[in-house]
Amino acid sequence: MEYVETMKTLDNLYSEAAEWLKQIRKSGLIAVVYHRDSDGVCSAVMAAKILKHLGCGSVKIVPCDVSTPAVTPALMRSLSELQPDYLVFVDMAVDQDPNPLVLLKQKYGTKIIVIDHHPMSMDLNMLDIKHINTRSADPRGYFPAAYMMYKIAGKLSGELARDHSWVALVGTIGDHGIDNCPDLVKDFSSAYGRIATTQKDFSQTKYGKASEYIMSAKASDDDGIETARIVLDRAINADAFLSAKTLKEWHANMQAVINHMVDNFEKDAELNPNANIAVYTIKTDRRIESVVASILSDKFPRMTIVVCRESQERIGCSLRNQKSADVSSLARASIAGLKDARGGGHPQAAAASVKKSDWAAFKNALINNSTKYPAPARK
Ligand SMILES: [Mn+2]
Repeated sequence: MEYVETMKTLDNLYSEAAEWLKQIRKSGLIAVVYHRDSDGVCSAVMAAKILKHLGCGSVKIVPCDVSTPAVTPALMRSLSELQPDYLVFVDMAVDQDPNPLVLLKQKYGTKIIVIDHHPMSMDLNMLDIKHINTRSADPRGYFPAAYMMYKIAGKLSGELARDHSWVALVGTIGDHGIDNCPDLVKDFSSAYGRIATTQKDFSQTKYGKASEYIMSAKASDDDGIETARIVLDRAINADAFLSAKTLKEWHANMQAVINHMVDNFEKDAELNPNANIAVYTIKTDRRIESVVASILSDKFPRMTIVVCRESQERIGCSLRNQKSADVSSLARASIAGLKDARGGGHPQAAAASVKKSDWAAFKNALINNSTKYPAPARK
């Protein structure tokens, strides 16, 4: 039998998402759930702008759980309380466990759309959940969710997309995706001036700083991410966002802690030169492992960087490798056999969480596995 592949283009996907959102009943209750990072926050703000443009009045925005961007029992409880007519997931790989979504659909008749760019576990369209993931059109492409929201906005109104292109830009910088999104850069530049073109240069601008503000808000307080999201939603531009007092203070305090951790890396990290992996345990109550890992990875792009932090009974790790290893596969392989362990993400940036009692086993697995998963070929 001949196998005919019918692949959608990215543009089709964005149109489909826009069409789905247009079908929303204006009086319906809509819940938007977002990933707790800069890309997730910016995607949620873009979603709110789009829904407002479409005339939807009741929109409730909810961050994902502190521990993981999956639909956990706690998140399920708050969604069950809300009983939304529509559910919009942005920047969350909820296809890893679709069961809670199916339950919500059955119990409350909730209509669900998932807008995401993480590697796919399954196609939710089979379950009558609208699944918009750039990987289904371009498996190796890397397009942050905030960029996807910008493209979707563009399908509804060019003006809507351009006006909020700076928000999409902040999220895209946060996910290190600028170099794959020249159309966003072009549109942004025509609206706000040509200030940079590359990821590297943009990360040094006030838009890169805005992304840092979001991450330091997340790390400073469990409700910090919502504070950042609300301020961003109300801000008319990046300067307005950066002038928020609480966010400014969080950022300054966090910067001092982060610099300290980065400075002590070479002294305190466990370096395994044969395996090309460094395991760095930081002691702080701030959730800064991902930020520290990203900074170190910019300094050592060919090394696998694992930054770990203890909180309560668990150890959380951020893994990075920009050039030579697939840390998402590494994380997934290294939790094999461990109970109540989580791991996954992107090839260049992933996360894992294990029980404290499994830490030694997990660390050994990381080191043993560290050369087994070369980086996927990139376009
Ligand atoms: Mn993302």
